[in-house]
Amino acid sequence: MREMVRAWVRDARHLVVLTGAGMSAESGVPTFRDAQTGLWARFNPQDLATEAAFRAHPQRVWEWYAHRREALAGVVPNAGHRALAAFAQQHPGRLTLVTQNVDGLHQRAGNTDALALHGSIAEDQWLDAPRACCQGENIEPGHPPHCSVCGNLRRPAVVWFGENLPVDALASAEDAVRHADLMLVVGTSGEVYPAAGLAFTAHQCGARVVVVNPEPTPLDAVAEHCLREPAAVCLPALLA
Ligand code: BJW
Repeated sequence: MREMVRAWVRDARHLVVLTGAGMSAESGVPTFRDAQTGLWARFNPQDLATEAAFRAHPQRVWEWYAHRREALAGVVPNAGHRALAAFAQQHPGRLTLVTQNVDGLHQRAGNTDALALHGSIAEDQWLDAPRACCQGENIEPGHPPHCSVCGNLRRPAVVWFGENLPVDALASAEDAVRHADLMLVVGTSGEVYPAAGLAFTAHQCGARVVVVNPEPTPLDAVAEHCLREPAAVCLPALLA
């Protein structure tokens, strides 16, 4: 089955790859819906990744992100990230890489034009529209960085539930899947929209969809093949 998908990759005029947290699992980054460890075991990540959670418990949510940023400082792109970057370099214009991941590992591997649908954990932004006073940041123990005049908080520049995705990145991703002949859906549970919907759009527009995931997902319904393998093993073999 892998050989057949390899041939599809070879023959594809335009390939879209959509990645999720499983893409980075072999780099040592926990997937989003994995059991959390230690301090965070009692919180559901889905309950932390909202604006309402941040407004209610800013320090708790800020610390969750600080903890994840620290963990990311010690990880590196894996063989799957590197295979995608090498493919993009060797086949200019044939690959559109769309990622839900905020960890920056695709970009660090060399896919600097990856469409990051859920933002970047490395960056911050103001929670509320900044006023003239929101110039510097006041750092006080026990609080997220904030404006010392009006109290506006800094927050991670990621997309939380109920927030719109970056308009340009989503439009480019939708355009790419409409014109793709092959889409690889790698390491995502397919539970979060609109990202998951891209696989259905690709299928409706005539692209072959291949899922790379050790576990079943709802997106298997539109897949011609499901490769039940880890991304860092499967992608180097498919893209070489
Ligand atoms: C491996 C592996 C290995 C393990 N190799 N694989 C339509 C229908 C229903 C609901 C909605 C809808 N449209 C919108 C919604 C609402 C909502 C949503 O989807 N809710 C569902 C949960 C029900 N969507 C939104 O709110 C989005 N915004 C939006 O739609 O705006 C319009 C709007 C505005 C106002 C009101 C309503 C709508 C925003 C979604 C933002 C998601 N943000 C997060 C957090 C980012 C910041 C952070 O990291 O903290 O993004 S949530 C989280 O889920 C994160 C991820 O990017 C995202 C997807 O998770 P992912 O990547 O799939 O990870 P996992 O853990 O779920 O799965 C890992 C997979 O890897 C598993 O399958 C493993 O088997 C596999 N795996 N090892 C390969 N080695």
